[in-house]
Amino acid sequence: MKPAFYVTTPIYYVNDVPHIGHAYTTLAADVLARYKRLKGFDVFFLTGTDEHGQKVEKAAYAAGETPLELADRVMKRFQALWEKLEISNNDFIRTTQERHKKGVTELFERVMEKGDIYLGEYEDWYCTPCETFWTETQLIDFKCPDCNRPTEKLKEESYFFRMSKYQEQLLAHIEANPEFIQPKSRRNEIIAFVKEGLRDLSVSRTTFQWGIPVPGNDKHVVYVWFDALTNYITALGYPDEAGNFGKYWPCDVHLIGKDILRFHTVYWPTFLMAAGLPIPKRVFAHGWWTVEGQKMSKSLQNVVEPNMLIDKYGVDAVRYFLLREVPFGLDGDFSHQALIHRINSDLANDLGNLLNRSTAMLGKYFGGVLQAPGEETELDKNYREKTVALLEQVEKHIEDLAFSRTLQAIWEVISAGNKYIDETAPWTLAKDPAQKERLGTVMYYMLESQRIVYLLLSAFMPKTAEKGLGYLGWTQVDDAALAWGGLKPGSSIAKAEALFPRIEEKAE
Ligand code: ME8
Repeated sequence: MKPAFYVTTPIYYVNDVPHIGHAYTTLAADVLARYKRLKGFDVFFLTGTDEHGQKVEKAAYAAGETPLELADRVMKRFQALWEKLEISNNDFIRTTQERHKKGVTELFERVMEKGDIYLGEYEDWYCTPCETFWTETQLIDFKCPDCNRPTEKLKEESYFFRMSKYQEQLLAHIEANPEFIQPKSRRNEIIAFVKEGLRDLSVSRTTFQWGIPVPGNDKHVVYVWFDALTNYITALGYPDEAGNFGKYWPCDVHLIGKDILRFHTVYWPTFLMAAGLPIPKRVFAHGWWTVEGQKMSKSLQNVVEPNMLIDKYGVDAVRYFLLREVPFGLDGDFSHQALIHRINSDLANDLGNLLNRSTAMLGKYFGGVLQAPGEETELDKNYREKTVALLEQVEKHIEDLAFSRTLQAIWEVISAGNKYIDETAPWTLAKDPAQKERLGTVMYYMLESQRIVYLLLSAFMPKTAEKGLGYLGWTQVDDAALAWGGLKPGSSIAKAEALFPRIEEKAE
């Protein structure tokens, strides 16, 4: 039986259209999912859309639509983008689906039956765009501390979740499980927050309609975060333990942006504790993308639209750039210039050139037929060992979600390949008939190393990997294929076209 692995992205709000920030998280989850599948895991990769709440309701009425019409329209844009970005999600959850509503109702009821949800009254400062209540001391000049927009004082009857009851249990859990919240700096932030004391949390609203009714009192709808977070289990069929829920829960990793860390590491685990359910193993909050030094926003009209990027540069260049440019966990800045630079130097020069050069040489010297490797020299041995060592490095870096470091490690082997060609100088060997076997050995090492490189790249750049492996005549993509020595002498290898044409910077 294959071991199970469950990875999620946030479910994105349908009152906004997808941009590179959304693409970033989804892409990271995709790379992880693809890598784990390559390594023999039974992966469940979930993404979806968050369709309830006041923001969606307002946006819909402003656009002259019903909330569901708006959701139907915008969720399709997310789905179309994920297809275009080669995202390999196993499911797509919408919070307006019956399966979700049923699960949220069930969870709410269970926590209520336990006595951890009670009816009370709320009076506090409310930020409508963030759908968050704040105490007066948390406000900055009476503005929302998260988004700096004005707040209003609201009083409403509300159901409360006894979050305060779980403060010590949560703290103990965070302290006993260092990998639960990552990166470390974020973990410290949350520990400090929890230590300040948890208040009971308002988990229902009466000020708008667009949501899941509170069981037994449909004057109230369930608070968006209680509704949204529960997607991670309703998509697995919760409360039915028999199927996917029993198989994949608790989640291996929730990938999120740093903006929604508190919801995932304070609210969500305490809801689960109250319901007597296991806590996700890990929550990783990545950093924030800005664009040419500025915050992305509709009003600045600088939102980077992934569809446009893909049309212009190709899907794999975009996938590569986003994960290579910035260490996962740190903030990053997007610029076309940086993207073009990566395409030209890493993809066209290093990666593409190596395949192009080596397959062309095999064509020229051996009519494209792979030779059996002869005696291994020190140079060959170093190159082989470097390639084989890459497998462990990649395993470790991916485990740490260090995507940029993973790619860096892969590129060190690609550079080693280009250096190996320079040092072995096949064009010189080719002039001496006595060196024919040596030349065949060099060709074998060059191409075999690249076969392993392309297999590893299949998680990051699926189309490019397929092409690269296609030239090498290789089709098997699994853990066993990663062992050195896969290419069979006597097999035919085609001359590779340029995988990534260079882009003229001036034209941009
Ligand atoms: O928060 N840089 O949805 P959302 C990096 N529905 N990542 C970014 C980004 C940026 N500039 N902008 C957005 C919600 N993201 C809730 C989530 S989950 C149960 C409910 C990414 O549409 C990042 O992953 O506002 C962030 O956490 C998410 O989009 C927020 O998406």
